[in-house]
Amino acid sequence: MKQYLDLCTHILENGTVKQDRTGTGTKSVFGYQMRYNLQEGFPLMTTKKTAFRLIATELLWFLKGNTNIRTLIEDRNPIWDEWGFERWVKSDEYVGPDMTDFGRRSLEDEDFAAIYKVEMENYKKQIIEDDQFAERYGDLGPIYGKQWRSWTTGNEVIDQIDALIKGIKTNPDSRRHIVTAWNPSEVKDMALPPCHAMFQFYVADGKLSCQLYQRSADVFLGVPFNIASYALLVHLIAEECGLKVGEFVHTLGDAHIYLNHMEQVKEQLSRTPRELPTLRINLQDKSIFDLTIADIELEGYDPHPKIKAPIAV
Ligand code: DHF
Ligand code: TMP
Repeated sequence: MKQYLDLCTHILENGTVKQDRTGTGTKSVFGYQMRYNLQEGFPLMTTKKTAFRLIATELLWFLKGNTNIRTLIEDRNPIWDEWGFERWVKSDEYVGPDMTDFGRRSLEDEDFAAIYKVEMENYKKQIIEDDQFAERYGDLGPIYGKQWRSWTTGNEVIDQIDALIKGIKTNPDSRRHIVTAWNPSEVKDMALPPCHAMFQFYVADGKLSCQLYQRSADVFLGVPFNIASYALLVHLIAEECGLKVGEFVHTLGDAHIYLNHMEQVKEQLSRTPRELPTLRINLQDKSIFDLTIADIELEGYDPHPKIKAPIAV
């Protein structure tokens, strides 16, 4: 995890403070690269407890082509709640208390935070109980799952993950093993334009590697999830293609630490990394599209305690 801690130090020492879309403010650098050798263990943060279950259920959700948070809520995965909720409270049908800037206001105003909490619980309850409501307000638009599995142009539907797997199996040396979630014609319809926007696979010496271009990187909250998610993806595709795992190369565009995460980052930097856990996948004769969380297991994860931080919406 030294690589990740070095990134944090690099931003603290060299970053520029600037404003951002969420009104929180960040310290950032532009352009940075990390490399994780997946043979050395599974790259999940050991300097803070990180919820692997949430990472894995989100990736399986992407791989199934799903873009509706109902499935995530059923899996007790809350990481996309705010972006579904935002669509609901901005819609014409919403008539409850004013939820403008709910993310920022719930941090600044305790009374508002209580009202927001109730609205959010009601929203999630309705997503689970009401099919029509879930269809309209649980969908995040054509985000990752849609672009990965059914990118649509005219009357053509492209399954980029299926093509990726076939390509790796039939022509491993190809330099065209690419998947892109950045679909310029559909970005405007997405709850959040893709942060992990494009990735490429590479095969050499029987090992599968992957490089990701991430245009925008919330270094304290998002990046630990992104590293583990893509490491898991490499393991899954490698398993499917009969290859060993190689490296995950993580290339960042705007790499930022939110100004309200500074203390948390310093706390994390004061901790000593521990041994990385090991991943076990039970693929048997399933395809990676049919996997469930029960088929994925992490062994020997012994992290330092969790460090809480508010997410910028
Ligand atoms: N917006 C922002 N500003 N940053 C993000 O990282 C981000 N990520 C999104 C959607 N929008 C985003 C999707 N991924 C958390 C982590 C990843 C994620 C969304 C949320 C998160 O809140 N993690 C916390 C709590 C997890 C838990 O409940 O254990 C963490 O401490 O890791
Ligand atoms: P932006 O669209 O204005 O760049 O805001 C997106 C924020 O979410 C930004 O802080 C980056 C963060 N993010 C990640 O770091 N990783 C992710 O996987 C996602 C979805 C978002």
